[in-house]
Amino acid sequence: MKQQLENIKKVASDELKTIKSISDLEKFRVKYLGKKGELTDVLRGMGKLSNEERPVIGKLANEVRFFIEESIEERSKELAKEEQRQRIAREAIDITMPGKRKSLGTKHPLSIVMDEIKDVFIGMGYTIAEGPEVELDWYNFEALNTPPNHPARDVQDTFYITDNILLRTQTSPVQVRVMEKQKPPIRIICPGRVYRSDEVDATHSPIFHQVEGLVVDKGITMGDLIGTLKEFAKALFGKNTEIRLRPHHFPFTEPSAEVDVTCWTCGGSGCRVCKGEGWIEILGAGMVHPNVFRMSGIDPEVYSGFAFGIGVERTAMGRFNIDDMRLLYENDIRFLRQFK
Ligand code: 2NM
Repeated sequence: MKQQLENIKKVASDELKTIKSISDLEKFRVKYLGKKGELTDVLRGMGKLSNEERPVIGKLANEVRFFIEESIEERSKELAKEEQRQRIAREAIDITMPGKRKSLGTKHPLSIVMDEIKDVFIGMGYTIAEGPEVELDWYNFEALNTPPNHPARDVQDTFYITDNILLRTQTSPVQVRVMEKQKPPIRIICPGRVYRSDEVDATHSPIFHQVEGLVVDKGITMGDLIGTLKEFAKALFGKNTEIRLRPHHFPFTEPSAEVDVTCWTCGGSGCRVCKGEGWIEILGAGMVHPNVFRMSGIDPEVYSGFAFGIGVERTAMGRFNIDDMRLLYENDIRFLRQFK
């Protein structure tokens, strides 16, 4: 029996060296010290021993048990340490490694131009007004001096939701809404999306963008309009830019004009971009019609004002030399990435 115990101690000691995990260590413990364990087996046979032998073997058995328990404890600490060492190695961060680069998008060319236009007018003390894209016929047409069957409705044909609810064809209904609510002085721009039932081609889209401006106060003249547009053109297209007004007709302004700027490519001498004209049309403008004032509750005998409308697509196409409007809506990343 003594031999048996010493053998257990030797085998256990050798086996322990091969154990590589906490769970194997637990199996090892059960194998030797568990209820059906090898050591327990030997102890169970102690009843058959003589009175002289029993204390000697008992003492030895306890020593073996103590030895195994100690060894398990020790190995457990070693394994825990090893596990921690491996975890630290695994989780180590190489602070010299380059970071993951986030790929940055670019601003859409329409947004670039829209923001530039806004900046110029905010700099002149204008505030931004916004309103619904789904409008009443009243705000989009009638209050802008364009009654039913007016010929101007043909060139601004739009999408009707019902007989008198439609998608706005310009942002001027926002200005009518402001005039109804706010006493002059008024100095606003209305940027936004507008709709017309136009066929898609290189220069037309049924959805496009405008920035319209409106100034109403006592004593506002055509001179104020021209000075304002001149400053705007210089800010957006460069300080040598000049403007030119050509007489035109809009139902909501009188007098009205189409406004050209000197070509940003040739400076006025004539080139491919301006088709030899030296001038490029970028906006429409005029003095607000007295009927428009009256319908929004502003007395045209006391107040006067000017308004203008800038086409954002057209301006962006000019600025960035884009020859097809459809490119602005296709969202091809190779196209969009060129504008920074
Ligand atoms: C344009 C051209 C000329 C315009 C007029 C008004 C309002 F509401 F005051 F009557 N807002 N915008 C206007 C005038 C718009 O766009 C080419």
